Amino acid sequence: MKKLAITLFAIIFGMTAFSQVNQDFETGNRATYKNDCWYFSQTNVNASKELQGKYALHTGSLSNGTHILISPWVKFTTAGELTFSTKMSADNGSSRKLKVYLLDLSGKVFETVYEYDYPGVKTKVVNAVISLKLTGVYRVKWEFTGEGGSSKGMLDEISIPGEYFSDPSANDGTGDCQVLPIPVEKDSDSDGPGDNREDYPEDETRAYDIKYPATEAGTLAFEDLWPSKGDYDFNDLVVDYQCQIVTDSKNEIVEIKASFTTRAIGASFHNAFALQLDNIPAASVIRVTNSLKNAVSGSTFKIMSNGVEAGQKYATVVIFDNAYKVLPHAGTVTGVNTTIGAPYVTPTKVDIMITLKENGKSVGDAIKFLEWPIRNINLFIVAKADQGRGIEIHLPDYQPTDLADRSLFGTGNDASIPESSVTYRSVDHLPWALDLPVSFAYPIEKSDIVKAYLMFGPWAESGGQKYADWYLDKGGYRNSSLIYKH
Ligand SMILES: [Ca+2]
Ligand SMILES: [Ca+2]
Ligand SMILES: [Ca+2]
Ligand SMILES: [Ca+2]
Repeated sequence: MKKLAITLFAIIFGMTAFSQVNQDFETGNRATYKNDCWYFSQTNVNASKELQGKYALHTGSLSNGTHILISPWVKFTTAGELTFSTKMSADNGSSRKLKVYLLDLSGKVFETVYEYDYPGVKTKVVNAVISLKLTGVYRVKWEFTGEGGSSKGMLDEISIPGEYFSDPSANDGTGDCQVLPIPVEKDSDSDGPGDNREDYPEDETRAYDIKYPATEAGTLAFEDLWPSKGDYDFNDLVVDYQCQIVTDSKNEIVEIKASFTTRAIGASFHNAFALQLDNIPAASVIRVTNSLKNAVSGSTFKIMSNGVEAGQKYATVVIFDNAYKVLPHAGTVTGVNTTIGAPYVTPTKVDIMITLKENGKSVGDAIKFLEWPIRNINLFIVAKADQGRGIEIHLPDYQPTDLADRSLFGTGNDASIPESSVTYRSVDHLPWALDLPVSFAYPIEKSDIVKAYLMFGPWAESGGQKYADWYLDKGGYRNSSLIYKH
């Protein structure tokens, strides 16, 4: 899916798989680099006063004039880092400066990305790291200037975050090569990304969809007796879910959508289900749309006119205030769809949409997708919501909202350290909520998950290192008689 999904993939997995244009000057021969479309003016490749390896770029004496290196054309498609090392050959001269520019297709300065005044000790090595978020084709220009003295500028270990996009066959020998042909993309809505590179080619206010889980619905499963461990059957609320973030061509979040299919309630409590958009101010939400009529009633939750909960710094959305509203009780046993043989109730789906930008405008600062990971969607239940607002149960290591009763932390089996990154875990690191990337086959009523899923215990005890696939139907992984079916 589209460029942004690739970026997202890289963010999640910490990858640096993107192409880079690198230059370490180690052939020692300027002519080879000119043939490769590097442009030199008052600069050369030289072995003395080494910087990294044997060779580096050297300017002439910086007592006057400008001394230049320009990279080949580079196609930028995503965020990345431009890096290089520099220093002066000797500690003299009244002034020594370096400016780094991006040049556009007409050769003009598009942006100044770096400026450096070499300080008192000019021979100290500087490792520059410049974050770029660009799409398009540019050259990078290093420009050294100075006054007085005879010292020379040095440059080495260049890495440019993009794809080599010059045509060395169209080279007049100076390094000023032609750019490769840039395909003209049809952009029907004129929002920047071409029709083939976006999900909303006819809508200038939207561009990309990012889904989590990416391909199919996952499951959230909750144990509702926190801070006590309870029977640990992990079926007190079982919800299949998929979240979707819609961004525009500026990678700003337009809306957050989510679908929740409640499959089981193995509980007698009236538990509510909600989410917080961590770090997104409550006032930034334009509107919340909920497909469930009467999703919130009674006095526990106070909802503001924009649809988020009152009294919260960050946007909190109540999906339903009582799970029995979406999965009605249909028998004499405890709960719904957790006892084999009891009447089965068909799950119902609730769709939520949270609008953050409308007609291209946000309320307050727009939320940049690249700075707001999807894991900031903080899903939780409020246990016994008909009796009060305070008992929140989140996924492990998520923060409670402002309205959670913090006096419960550290009581019962809970070993949370609020405000730290360790929350909703027992002393044995056991969680009260699970987030699984598949539709989970949950245990029957009162069956400890450790007995139903034989690798769950080893998984939890190893801190998630072993048996990360404990929930799959592999040989020796399950006791099927303890897993619900209908
Ligand atoms: Ca477009
Ligand atoms: Ca569009
Ligand atoms: Ca339970
Ligand atoms: Ca249960």
